[in-house]
Amino acid sequence: MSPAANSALLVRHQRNPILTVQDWPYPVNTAFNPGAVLLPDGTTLLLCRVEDHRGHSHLCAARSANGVDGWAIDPQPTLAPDPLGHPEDLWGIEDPRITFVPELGRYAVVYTSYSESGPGVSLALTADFRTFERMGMIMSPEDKDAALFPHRIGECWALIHRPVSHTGAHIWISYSPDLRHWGSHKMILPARRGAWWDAGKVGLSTPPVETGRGWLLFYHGVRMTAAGCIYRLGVALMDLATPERCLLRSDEWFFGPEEPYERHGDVDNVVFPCGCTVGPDGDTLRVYYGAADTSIALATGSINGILEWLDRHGHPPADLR
Ligand code: BMA
Repeated sequence: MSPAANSALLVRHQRNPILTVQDWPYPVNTAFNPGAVLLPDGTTLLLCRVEDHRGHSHLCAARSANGVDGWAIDPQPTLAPDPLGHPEDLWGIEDPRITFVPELGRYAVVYTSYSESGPGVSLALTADFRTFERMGMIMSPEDKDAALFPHRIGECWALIHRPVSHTGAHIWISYSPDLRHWGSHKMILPARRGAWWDAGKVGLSTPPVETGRGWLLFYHGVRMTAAGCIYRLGVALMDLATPERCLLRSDEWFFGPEEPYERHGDVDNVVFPCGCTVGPDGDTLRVYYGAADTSIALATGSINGILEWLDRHGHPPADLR
């Protein structure tokens, strides 16, 4: 299949990149990898990873009525690292994924805390993106690329995350009765090996998207080349009742760095979505992604279109080694 045909699954917005440091109300180095959520009044909120001129990141909210422009950006960090209260935040906080949790009536923000021992997964709860209840680190280093499911699976909360082990960086699921104590860890989506585009390292992109056919799990695959890494996007379909069961996994990536703002930046050749919104039609998917670790871009697709593509280009996982 030609790259153009795959790329058509997600169509880049003509105003990309939609947010850059030029838009920021205070001096920063880069703004990228935002979590995204549609608020009840229809406002799109992006919780952006913002890197300061020390190289440390914090999170900053940007709100827009149409999700494309007219962003109102908080005049100061919305969620800043708190190395005194939370030593795990020593070198900053990064890459938030947001899930609205009806049972709690709050949003769960799951992000990377860059601790002295490496990156781990932290959780904070908020109703308004102004005040946060920080629950601290819930997955110890090295672990990142995590998001909470919006409701319990059976009795337990479920978290997707990406610990690193001696066999590589694979996607896992873990369960908890109380959001604090986590167990029943299982690897659910391994990185492939050899020449595959997602060999060696994969990680969750956006929080899982619930559909009638299962959970769409967008993930990034990393290709390590002599010229550096290439971050591209693939997709898997996980069973609705048992999300640790992979039903289909794409054999090809369907979105990768092509445009100059994705090809070149602080880190070349990176598209890195952490958030998406689903429109009122239940089908229109807006994916917000970091481009080259430098700016924020938007691409739009159809959930049904992606499912159809996965039917044609996906396989049960056992066929993919
Ligand atoms: C990953 C994360 C992302 C970043 C990507 C490319 O490991 O740190 O935040 O966008 O690398 O640099």
